[in-house]
Amino acid sequence: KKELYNELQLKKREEIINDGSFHGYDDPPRARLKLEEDDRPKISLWSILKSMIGKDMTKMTLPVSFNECTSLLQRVAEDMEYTDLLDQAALKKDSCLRMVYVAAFAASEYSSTINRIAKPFNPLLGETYEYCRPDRGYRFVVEQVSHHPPVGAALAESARWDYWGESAVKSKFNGRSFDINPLGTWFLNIRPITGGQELYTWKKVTSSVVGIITGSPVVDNYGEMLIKNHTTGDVCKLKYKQRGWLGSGAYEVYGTVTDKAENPRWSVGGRWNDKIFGRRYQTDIGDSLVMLSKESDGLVQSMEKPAIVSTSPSSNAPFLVWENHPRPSAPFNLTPFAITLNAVPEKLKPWLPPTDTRLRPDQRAMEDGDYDFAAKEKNRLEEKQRARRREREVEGSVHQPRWFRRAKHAVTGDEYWQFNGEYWRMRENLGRKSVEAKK
Ligand code: CLR
Repeated sequence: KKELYNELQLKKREEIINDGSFHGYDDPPRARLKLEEDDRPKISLWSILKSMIGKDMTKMTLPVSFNECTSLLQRVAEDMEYTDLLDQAALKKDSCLRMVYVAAFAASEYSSTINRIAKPFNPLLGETYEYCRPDRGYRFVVEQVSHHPPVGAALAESARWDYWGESAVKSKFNGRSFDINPLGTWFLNIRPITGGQELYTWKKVTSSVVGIITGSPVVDNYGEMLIKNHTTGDVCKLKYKQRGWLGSGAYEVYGTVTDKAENPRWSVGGRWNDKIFGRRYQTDIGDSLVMLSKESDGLVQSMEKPAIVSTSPSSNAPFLVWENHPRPSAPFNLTPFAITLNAVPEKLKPWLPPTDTRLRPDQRAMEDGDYDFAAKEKNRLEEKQRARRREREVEGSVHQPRWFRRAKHAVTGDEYWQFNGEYWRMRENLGRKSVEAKK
């Protein structure tokens, strides 16, 4: 497969491998949890939330049965499920077509929210989570850099792309819906096969739990996403339609890729819980930017039921860009990808820093269905965190993130968390020592 990489991509690939990032990831990803089925008590969300109107998630104390066994750091790692779209993007020669795949990637991040009406564990300050896939060639690390407000700083790297940003959300239960507004900018650096690098940015849209009062809560994701290619000037305006009455328009996402001169070049459309298509922009069908203010139905339907389905973007027919992985029933309604996240195979143990989420006893207990112990341990850890906070207040010291520092992006001017480059080398040094000590 070597010929599929150019020099710049190969250099990155070597860096990732030479840092030893894949050490410990010998076993294939886990396929199931210990638990067959979660038997969390079915308590109505409304009965608990009705006394919490106006509150944000960090100020809500919910019974642990409202939790799922993942943490917010791992929810960020779930963005990695469809990174093959970024690999595909990098292989395209037309930058606007690359944007089609980047847009599908941005939308694919929402597919995992289906049926996940549960609160992820709140990471402790300084908690980290790493996730590497030698089979897919990427490494990922995220650190909880702030507790109030909760912020996680993340970086994923691969031969053909780097993806980084912060997961910081503002959440509020307004009495009808529980709304989560992401704050940070996400950055994507692609190394196209044609050479060089290009920088993309976008902000995530609103996630919202609706249907709380009627007792059938669902997650909706809606709003407008503007994806910019800062290097070429291409943009994609992507609209996530808000779920209407009786679920009309649910999951729909559509948009247009325009080049620097503002010429529409590609249409993107589909459903973020199912499939996303691309098609060469056609004036006669009228899926222009004007469509953004009108209904998307025509576009989405014509893309879903095309007369001819193409497998490549060479013709004018719609082509499939992304398809959701199957979702067999699983405890906590986890996706098969999410199931892989919290596994600690023996071989990985010596390589994990003590701050890794996989070592949290409360989350482990939750995953194994021991909810009482999970609640007890969660309280214990959170009390310990409060004590450390008080100590810092007495000392007059502030917590410093270990692997990221605040910086201003030279191109976009946005503030972001810059990786300090130390995590993987430190991991390799300490991991090597503990592997040798075991021998
Ligand atoms: C959506 C995809 C984004 C990252 C992201 C951040 C916060 C997550 C959100 C995702 C999905 C929905 C979410 C939210 C935090 C809380 C909320 C998990 C993953 C749940 C559904 C709220 C549950 C409410 C309780 C009262 C039970 O890229």
